[in-house]
Amino acid sequence: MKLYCHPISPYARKAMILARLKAIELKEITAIADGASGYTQGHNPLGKIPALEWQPQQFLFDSPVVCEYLDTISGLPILPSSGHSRFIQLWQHALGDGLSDAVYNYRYETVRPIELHWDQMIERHNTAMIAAIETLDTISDWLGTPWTFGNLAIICALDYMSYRAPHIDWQSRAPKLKSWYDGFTTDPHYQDTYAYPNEDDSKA
Ligand SMILES: N[C@@H](CCC(=O)N[C@@H](CS)C(=O)NCC(=O)O)C(=O)O
Repeated sequence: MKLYCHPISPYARKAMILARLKAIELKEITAIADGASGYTQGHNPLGKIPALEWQPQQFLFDSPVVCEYLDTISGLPILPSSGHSRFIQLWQHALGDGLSDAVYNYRYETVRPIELHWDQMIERHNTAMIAAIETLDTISDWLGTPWTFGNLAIICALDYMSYRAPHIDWQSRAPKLKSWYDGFTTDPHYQDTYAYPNEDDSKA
């Protein structure tokens, strides 16, 4: 299977970690952004990555769908199939992805020429990032180790935030979260997919 991805995309990185965790062989293809069309090779009409070619010329997106698919095809799923714990995992995953969304949107507000910055929108994204970090610090005892379906999205979001929104300095704001996070930095799948900084980082 081919995964259209980019090394610094936190959404793509979730799928890359999960594939390693489940020993699924993926051909990781670094997608190329093409102006208004976004990332075209993934055959996602929205122009976004990741996209997984799961059947010849058929593409799965977006990243939670890709992750859930990968989780089901090899070994025991890490996402519980039902019950309270399933929704806790999905909620954590959504919180991680939402944090990545806030970072991504912040980046796109601030990458424009300064005269085009929309200060209220920048403030909106900063507020979301800080609120997410405070929530994650509060629940850090429940985020678990090693990888879960939920914490996968959170680890990827934190690294992306360190790269794209270092002014938030989440490590100082959230010491409990930081010590939980530190437990992952020696993990081989974490290290194998850690790609910051990256010379090709214009889009993600
Ligand atoms: N909700 C989507 C978000 C994916 C996303 O925004 N990916 C970014 C890269 S980090 C992208 O493809 N951006 C290209 C664009 O929108 O032009 C998912 O979870 O897959």
